[in-house]
Amino acid sequence: MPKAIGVDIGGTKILSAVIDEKGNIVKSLRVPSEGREGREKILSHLYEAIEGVLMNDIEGIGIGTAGQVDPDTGMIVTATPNLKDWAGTPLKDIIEERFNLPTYVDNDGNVAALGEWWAGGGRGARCLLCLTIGTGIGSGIIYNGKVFRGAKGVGAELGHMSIKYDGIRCNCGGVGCIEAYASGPALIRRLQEKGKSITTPEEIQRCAESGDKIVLEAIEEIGTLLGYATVSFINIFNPDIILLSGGVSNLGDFLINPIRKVVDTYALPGGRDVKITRATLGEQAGVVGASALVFLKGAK
Ligand code: BMX
Ligand code: ZN
Repeated sequence: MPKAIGVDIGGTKILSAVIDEKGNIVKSLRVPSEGREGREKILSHLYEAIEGVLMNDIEGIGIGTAGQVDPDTGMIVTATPNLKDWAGTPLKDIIEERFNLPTYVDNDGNVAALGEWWAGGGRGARCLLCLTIGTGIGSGIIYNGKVFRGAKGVGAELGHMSIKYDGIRCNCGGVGCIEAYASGPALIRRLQEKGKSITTPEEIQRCAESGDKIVLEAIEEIGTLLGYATVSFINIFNPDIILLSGGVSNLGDFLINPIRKVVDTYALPGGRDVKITRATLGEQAGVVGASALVFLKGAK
């Protein structure tokens, strides 16, 4: 069966895998990315990640990376300091030259959405949104089987929807972005403001499950803010399904219930029947979607 390599590049780790045409993972690997050490370091880890899974009969390489990517040239257009000096990297050319395999490069949120549509919880959806809530809030939109990217390929950054014009500054330079209020680090900051010093998502999860009032209140607050952003996403896109992935989405109903409540109250009624649920591929959504770029020739 035809196989492709899928790679997911984040600020702290790179996941790579060989995936078959049906979306099954044949072999996988995790290496650090050391994104704050700069381009050369990230590239050397990327080579390690690809070489570590390379085998015969690979049709191509698909890569999802944080940052804004031009999907035609496979060039990184901009990136936050999590991937230092990553902007301006001609990633597609570098990888094609080194491995001599056709290569597709796209944003990490876009490929996670594609993975869920192709082999996960969003199969059969006509309009799918996926929000990856972790270090940042990544996102992807799949419409009629294609990745929606905008005019130059750098759109679909739903995490940078502003919910407050005089709000806090976001990493992107904008003001009041939902990412600045509801990402993993934002949740940890909110807990600190309430006098709780919790640093890992696992600990937050444990506290929520044991009924810790302050933790539940903080989750409800970020869920409510996500709900208002989601109302706008629904009114703009009328998705049939919204999937939540990334570390923070492991909070499950603690997070989804407040989102649902705001949506059921404020979204335009025609779009309220949207399904809002956790992504099913978990951490693997990125590598699976990245390999789908190869099988679907870029999903353009
Ligand atoms: C930021 C932005 C997005 C990315 C999202 C999730 C950069 C480097 N990142 O909003 O492109 O999809 O974070 O990324 O510009 P992660 O770091 O949480 O994986
Ligand atoms: Zn922003």
